[in-house]
Amino acid sequence: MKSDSAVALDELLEQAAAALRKAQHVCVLTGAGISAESGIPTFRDALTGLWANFRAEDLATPEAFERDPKFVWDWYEFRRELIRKAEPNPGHFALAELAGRVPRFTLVTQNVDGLHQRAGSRGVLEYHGNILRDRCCVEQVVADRSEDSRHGLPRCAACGGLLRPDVVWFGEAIPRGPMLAAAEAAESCDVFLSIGTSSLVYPAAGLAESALRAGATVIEVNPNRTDLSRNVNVLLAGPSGELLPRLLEQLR
Ligand code: BJW
Ligand code: ZN
Repeated sequence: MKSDSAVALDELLEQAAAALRKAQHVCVLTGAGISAESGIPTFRDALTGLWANFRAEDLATPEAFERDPKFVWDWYEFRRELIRKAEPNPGHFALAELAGRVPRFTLVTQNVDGLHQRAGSRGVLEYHGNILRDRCCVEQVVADRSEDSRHGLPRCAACGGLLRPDVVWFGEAIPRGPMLAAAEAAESCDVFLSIGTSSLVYPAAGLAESALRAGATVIEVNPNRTDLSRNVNVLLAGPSGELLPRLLEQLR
């Protein structure tokens, strides 16, 4: 026999599925939690090993990079390695499949790991950039590395300027294209899914609030409660790698 909590979860999954069946436009926002089951640590998890004494808030800033670019680059190279070896998990694949089941689908991710694209999602709006690309600090464009970058800091092949990862640090603006497209989607969708994000970092966290204000059904998938939880219509408490495939199954 199923426990009371298992029955309650089944009912919540059905409520979420019912909203998705009726939806004309589904907008999804993902955060680090969706990649946790691919072995990529989230930001609010304590950093481990060499990075145990630091917080993301101290490393993912222009000030940290200005102070000690080598140190910040070492952190990014370490994470790039982890991400290159990681594989998308059933949560990423479920979202790639969901796109084909609804009339209009927008996927906004705060993640910089590219795992949605590797799972087959198209048109992903990368809100905080992509860790696997380099950007020239001088030209402010995505750039290739110069040949002699093997020693010391990576340099731009075109102008010799210092390179940085093509991500959005605290205090920096969200890239205009993804920011405008995500805002439009959050305001016009009828179902908004917030998956694996602590809903602490703005403006991304404001997207769910816009959707709520516009009258969308907001569904949250997260094993832990967040600041958003008390306002959502359906709270699916559990790991996205398990719950998203179940939700998709329920849509059949
Ligand atoms: C699972 C799970 C499983 C676990 N399944 N779930 C006061 C109020 C409002 C705003 C501000 C403020 N003070 C400062 C600000 C601004 C600041 C901000 O929001 N700060 C807050 C911390 C307060 N925001 C900014 O600075 C942004 N820019 C900006 O505002 O610009 C203004 C501007 C305008 C015009 C010109 C110039 C400037 C930029 C924010 C950039 C964030 N960047 C980072 C780093 C990216 C690069 C990198 O990867 O190194 O983005 S920080 C980090 O946080 C990363 C993430 O995308 C982001 C969000 O984190 P996320 O994804 O939510 O992860 P976690 O770890 O927080 O949560 C994981 C969740 O998963 C948890 O809830 C778990 O329970 C859950 N989970 N396992 C499902 N299996
Ligand atoms: Zn350059």
